[in-house]
Amino acid sequence: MTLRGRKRGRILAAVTLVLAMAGGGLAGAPSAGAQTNPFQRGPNPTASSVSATGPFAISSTTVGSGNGFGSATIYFPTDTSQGTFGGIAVAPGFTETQSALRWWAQRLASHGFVVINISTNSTFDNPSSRATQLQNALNYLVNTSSARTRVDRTRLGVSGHSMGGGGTLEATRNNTAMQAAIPLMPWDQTKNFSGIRTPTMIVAGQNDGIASPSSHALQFYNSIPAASEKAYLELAGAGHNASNSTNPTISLFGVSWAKRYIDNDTRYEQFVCPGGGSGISRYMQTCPGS
Ligand code: 9J3
Repeated sequence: MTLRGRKRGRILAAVTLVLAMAGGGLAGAPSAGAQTNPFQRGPNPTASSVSATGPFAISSTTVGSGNGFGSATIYFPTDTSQGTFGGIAVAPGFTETQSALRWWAQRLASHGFVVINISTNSTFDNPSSRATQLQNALNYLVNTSSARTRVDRTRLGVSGHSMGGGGTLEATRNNTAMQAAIPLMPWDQTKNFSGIRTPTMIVAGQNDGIASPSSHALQFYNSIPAASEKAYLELAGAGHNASNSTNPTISLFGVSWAKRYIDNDTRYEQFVCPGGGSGISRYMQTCPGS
């Protein structure tokens, strides 16, 4: 069984504390906390660094159809010196293809994830089908793809736009081992996601007339148990397709969420807790102390 980032974080913190206490009596022991998290990748982040292309050079490889999803492109850090990276599957919305979220898949990879960005079998597939295809893509990524040795199969997440965001929510509900979910302007006729046990950041557009926050994102957010950890990021003045071109705010919050929960990297907590800021019409979260 896979522990969620939060639980695993507590265990790691406890182990680290014991090591720090043991090390405290040793002359010349490394400073406590120097190597606290085996999943940490990359230099210390700043708000501007996480809002932009990350520190990892990336490469890509394409995947044909017939693997349980449409065609795909896998983006991965070229660095093999630091061990494996967390994996993320990304899906587009109704009538869209992998081009819609290419920037987002590349952005995540540049911060240290192996990302499979899919087109769906049909551009008309419903959110449930997109959920199945996202899970199939993760399975393909870790079991079959040429990038499989670069991925840690125990640390996986999902993201997607619109019906791909609905698919993100459904895939997360269906697989409680998922470490993080980031639905972007999610659209789904299912409104109750009380079965989600994964930290989930829902991104919404204040002026989205296709997946309006009141009929979609807010209902999804409210249905997810607080104990799962969740956040609601509403972009001021944004429409349905705000996620489909380079967006520094989605980068800052979304990358931070992935790093915090897929990599257990608490250096990123400062960017999502307490959250909010310029260009954000509403932000809600379940941060410690909130
Ligand atoms: O994936 C999306 O953009 C969902 C939008 C939509 O209009 O669905 C209606 C069938």
